[in-house]
Amino acid sequence: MTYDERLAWLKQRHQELLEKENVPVEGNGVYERYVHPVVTADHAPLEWRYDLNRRTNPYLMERFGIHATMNSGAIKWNGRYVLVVRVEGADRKSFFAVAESPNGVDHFRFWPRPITMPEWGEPATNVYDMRLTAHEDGWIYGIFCVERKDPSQPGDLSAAMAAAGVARTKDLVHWERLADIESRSQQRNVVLHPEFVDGKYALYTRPQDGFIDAGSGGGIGWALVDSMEKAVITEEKIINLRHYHTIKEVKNGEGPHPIKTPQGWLHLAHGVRGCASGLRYVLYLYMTALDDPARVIAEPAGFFMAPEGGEYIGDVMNVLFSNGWICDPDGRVFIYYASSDTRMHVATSTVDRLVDYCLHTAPDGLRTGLSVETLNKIIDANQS
Ligand code: M1P
Repeated sequence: MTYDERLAWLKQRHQELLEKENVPVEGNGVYERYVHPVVTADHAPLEWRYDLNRRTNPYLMERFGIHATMNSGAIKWNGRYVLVVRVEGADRKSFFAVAESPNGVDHFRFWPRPITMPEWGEPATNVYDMRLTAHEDGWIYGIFCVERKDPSQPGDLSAAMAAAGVARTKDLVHWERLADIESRSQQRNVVLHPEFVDGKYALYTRPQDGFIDAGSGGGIGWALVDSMEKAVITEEKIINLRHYHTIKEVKNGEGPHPIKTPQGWLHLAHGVRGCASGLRYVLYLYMTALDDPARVIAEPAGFFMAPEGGEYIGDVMNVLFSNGWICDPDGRVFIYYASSDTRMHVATSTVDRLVDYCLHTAPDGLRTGLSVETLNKIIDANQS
């Protein structure tokens, strides 16, 4: 192909991808998946990936490889469905970039530039998995994982430290970086609750022993802090525990901030177990009390969503991860999830259906005999 032919081909292919319409797939009644992913590496603007000057790039080669678009924060913004996408380059570094859609299920387009996130303290090696919270204090906060090399293990090139970075914005373009959250342990999957609780900011946390290992961390934690400008976690209680032989035996983590419903706070989280093929990440739901977001009132057994079909395959196999959902005023819920650390998808449901699922699906009895008892109750009712 000549330069001009190749440029026309690249532009046409990109345009076709951005304009591709998505179609829901009828499923188990709790939610609908969609035929196509909503944001992939190929959605990245050509201006990011190519030097489009025929003099300096006569072969029209890619100059900046985009490898994955995953774990995205989500917010409804000026009537648009907006994702703050974790974009990962071929160099393994992640950064944040905003993509928006008019309808939440297709036509996602990146804004012209990625977010320039100011540094705080020792510059980060990597940042990822932003949770967005439009807090009642008037700011939109982004809390994300900040990864730095562990200086105490200079000989181990994979030894890293995870902390929760904090930034706030009013327009999703200009971000004010605040101090990393101070905590006794490493932290990932920290999420800001949208309302004050007892006059304080409330955080869902995930204390962990090491960079990967949640170890004695116990599960999803809860902490109240006086300020987000310099958040210091002094006390942390575990509100959603891990259990032996469940989908969250190895670790779990809060997804996006919970949705307020008349029946309680609706939470989306991920659970991780180990198996012969490595770690398996699935999504699950639980609910907490309206008057106490730290008190669990319902948790259906097992996973809400697990990888299916092509979702199993990617950079890190067998992973579904979500840190963003949008609830429309009419009760429609858009669940944005990544598969295998590679691409973004959407599933849709409604608050009513998700709450019904939480309140009318039996909890995990934690042993096989009780699972059979639950099943027999359903069969008995169907036979009577
Ligand atoms: O590779 C799967 C996921 O691994 C980590 O999840 P967790 O915080 O629960 O340990 C994160 O790095 C996440 O980004 C990634 O998708």
